[in-house]
Amino acid sequence: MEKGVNIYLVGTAGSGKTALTRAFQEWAQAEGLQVSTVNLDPGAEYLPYSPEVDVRDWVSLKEVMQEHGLGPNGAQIMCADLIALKAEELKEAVAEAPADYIVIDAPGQMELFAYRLASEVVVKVLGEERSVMGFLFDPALAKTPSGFVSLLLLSASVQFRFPVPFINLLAKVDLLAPEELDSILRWSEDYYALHDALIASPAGMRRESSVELLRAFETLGLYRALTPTSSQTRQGMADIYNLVQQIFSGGEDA
Ligand SMILES: Nc1nc2c(ncn2[C@@H]2O[C@H](COP(=O)(O)OP(=O)(O)OP(=O)(O)O)[C@@H](O)[C@H]2O)c(=O)[nH]1
Ligand SMILES: [Mg+2]
Repeated sequence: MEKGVNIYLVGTAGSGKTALTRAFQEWAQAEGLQVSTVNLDPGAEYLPYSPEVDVRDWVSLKEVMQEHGLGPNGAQIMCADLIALKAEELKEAVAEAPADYIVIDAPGQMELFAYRLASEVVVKVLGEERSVMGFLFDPALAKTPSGFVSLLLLSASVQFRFPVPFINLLAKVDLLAPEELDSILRWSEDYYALHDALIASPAGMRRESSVELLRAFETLGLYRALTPTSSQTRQGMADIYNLVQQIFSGGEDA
């Protein structure tokens, strides 16, 4: 059997990665697909799903803090490096739970995952060529024009780090009013609409030159329509599946 596809879920703290890991697994299993899950967060205290592979079996944030007298942030960095050292073992554990799709729940401190070498090692060892990253836009941030641009920049900087295809997801859409959802989706499809919203936002947020930046993003393929999802209502699960299918059936490349 061909090996499965790794779907990494990344995004700012609390953006809904863990909930989406569970929601997608449940949806896909109901569709008859084999899905396993990997928890990559050494500091996770509670998970709403039972991961087939759990990084806490090797590395625990609490233990690293105690043993090395580190605060939570220093300990997270050390954990990331320790996880990289265990990457081969992680790979073996993933291979022992074969599945069509392996959903990988990234740690909450996304700057660690996004900017430190350790995550690159893990992604490489687990197989870059069969990986895709879903970047979650938190609606609490995405619903203002400046917050939306900030998330776009963050998503772009993660995309520069990992040579894998990306999909941009709007999380928790059940929390948005219909007109908020409409605005966000329009901004994600049309940078002129986003530019106009930026200009119209309160004084101090005027960014006349932003249209140049946004155009450059589009040219680079970093600006693309958001896929609305909700782990609560299960909206968008089939869309995530279809996007991943498109990417690996000879569609777009990274
Ligand atoms: N209404 C609603 N709440 C959600 C949804 N997804 C997640 N949440 C809530 O948002 C909060 C954060 O969700 P998590 O899934 O833990 O987010 P995370 O990105 O894994 O968080 P960290 O790992 O701490 O960075 C929790 O209270 C979830 O119940 C959703 O689709 N709808
Ligand atoms: Mg989480």
